[in-house]
Amino acid sequence: MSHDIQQQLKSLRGKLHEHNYRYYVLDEPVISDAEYDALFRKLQKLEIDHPEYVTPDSPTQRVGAAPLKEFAEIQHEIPMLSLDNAFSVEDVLAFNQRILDRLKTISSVAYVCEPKLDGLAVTLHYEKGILKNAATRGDGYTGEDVTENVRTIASVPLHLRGSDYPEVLEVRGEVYMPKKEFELLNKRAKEKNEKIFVNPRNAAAGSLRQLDSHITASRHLAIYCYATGVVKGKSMPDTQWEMLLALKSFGFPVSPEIKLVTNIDACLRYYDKIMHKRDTLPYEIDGVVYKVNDMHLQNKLGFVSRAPRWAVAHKFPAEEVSTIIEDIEFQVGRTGAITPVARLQPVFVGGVTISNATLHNIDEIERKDIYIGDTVIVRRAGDVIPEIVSSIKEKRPQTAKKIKLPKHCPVCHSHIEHIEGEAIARCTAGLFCPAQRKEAIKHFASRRAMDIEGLGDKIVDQFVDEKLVATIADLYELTLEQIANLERMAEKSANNLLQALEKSKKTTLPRFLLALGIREVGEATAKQLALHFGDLKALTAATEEDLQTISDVGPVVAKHIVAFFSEKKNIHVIEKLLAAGIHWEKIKKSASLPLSGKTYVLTGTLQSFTRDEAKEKIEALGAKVAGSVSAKTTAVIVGADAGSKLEKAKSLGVTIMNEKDFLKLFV
Ligand code: 5U1
Repeated sequence: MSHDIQQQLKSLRGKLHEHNYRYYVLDEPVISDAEYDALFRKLQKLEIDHPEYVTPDSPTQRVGAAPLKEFAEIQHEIPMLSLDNAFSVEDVLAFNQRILDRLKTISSVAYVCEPKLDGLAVTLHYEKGILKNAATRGDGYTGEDVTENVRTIASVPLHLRGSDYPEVLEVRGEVYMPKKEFELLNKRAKEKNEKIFVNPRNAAAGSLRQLDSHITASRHLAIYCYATGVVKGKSMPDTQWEMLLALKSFGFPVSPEIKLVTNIDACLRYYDKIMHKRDTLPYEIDGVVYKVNDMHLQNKLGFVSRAPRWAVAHKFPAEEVSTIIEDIEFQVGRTGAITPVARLQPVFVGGVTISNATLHNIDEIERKDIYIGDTVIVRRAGDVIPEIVSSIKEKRPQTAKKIKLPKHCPVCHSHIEHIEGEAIARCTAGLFCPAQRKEAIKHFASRRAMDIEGLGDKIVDQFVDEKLVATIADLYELTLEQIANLERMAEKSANNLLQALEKSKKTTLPRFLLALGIREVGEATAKQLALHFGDLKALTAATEEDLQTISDVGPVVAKHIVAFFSEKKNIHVIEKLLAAGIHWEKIKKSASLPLSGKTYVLTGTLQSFTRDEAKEKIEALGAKVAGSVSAKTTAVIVGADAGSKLEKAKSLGVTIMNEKDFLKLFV
């Protein structure tokens, strides 16, 4: 009897899986929805009668699990990358040319073209063909564990078809909300006076990040897959096209719009075709993606920061609408730069309502011929900051007002300097201007600089407005009473802030240099300065010529650095900071580089760099890169599809580093 039941369950599940596959992957259903529902109910009933035989990958197990308190974190063994954007034909041709230049011997490249869905990226992890977990992209290195939610997506296979799949297989794709579902969801929300989602992408993200997966289940999300992550036990095909076909054969939905083409001109034809089809597609897309088909070439091309050189997203033209400029305000930045910001009549564009747009500088206002009162075209592409494209002169009212750069700073009323030939005008008061002071203190406290937790913008504004803090050094003289007396500041928070200030005193030289806010000195330059000079004293004494021997430092940056340290007031502030107890560990100068004496071995394919790039980076820090593993090897750096070197490292007990650990060497 029990054997009979198990057979029935197996047969019903098999049938439902097959119909799912035909419906979601092949787009060729052979039974009606009613017939599918009847089979589903039959299975449900049998499982209710025999709960001991319910399996986690049964088609009935997609209704949601017990609500979570919070999402756990999942580390991506291979980082989840983003794509560079191309906004014009020229951008696309330049992308292709960069590839040809790098590959040298090849005259044209075959690409796979795919629609770019406006959803959110996820990664699905399968072991022995069973879905084990699923995570969001997060910051590319760590995502949220959304397994229970992803299990409710009908087109995500809970187990894979056939037996040809690798033992461990990570598949990446885009979760999206079909347009119809989105409309239905908002219609219901409106009726119930609930939150309306601005676009299908936000709706998909909001639905996938529900702690109660029953809610996700009710939202009918879908997925298209386009890449693999970790693969173990069997290799995947070595072209993007064959890889997508393999994914399809394992049961993953792959967009039916994908196309293999032989050159970049065909990519552009694909773009036109998909753009014309865009409105008829059942999901939102914001462009198309071109990927080099041959994965050996992909590996040769590698990555720049977090985006592959072998792929690009060719975006559709941004949405444009018109609105009215109600006013222009001039904001003062950390270095005194005066930025005009347009206050707009609120307008809905590209999925959000906007009421401000930066105009960058006064020259741009002149060039675009913009007056207060003008009707202007506003453009917003994807998540890019909105921009004012142009004014419509025919609509200019009699009362329109010409915009002039103010002569005096709107905050401190000091003189504004606009040097001929320079785009940026600046308030000349330096740190005597409260606006610049506030921005300088915010920069000093920021995460990558002194990392003073709890010192938010509003608190800084109050410190400066109440005249408690004039320079960054004054922060370390604040008393508990002064802090606790601020508006809306509880004693506990005041205490926490004092502790955070104390904690920040232990820092590093690169952080301190960044925190000083020297013009044009960002994180990378601060690191190079610290490595080159080793201590602050040597840096303060450096000439422009000395500084220009550093690869990142050109004449302009060198001038800014020398000017900064020639200013008595700045030296006084630095002395006060050091007297307050700010300190750092002695840094090793470039002559004794951070990894000197160490030996690394690379194996497998890294996502962030080609082999050559990785080698260059390691050597730049003073280490050697060896071809084979021995007991003397410091560590083996392991990418995807690692081979015998990994085994050898294990047998010798040599440290094994994954890509994430490797990237930390450069932090
Ligand atoms: N169609 C498609 N969308 N998309 C997004 N392909 C694709 N590839 C991506 C992303 C982020 O990343 C690759 C680098 C795997």
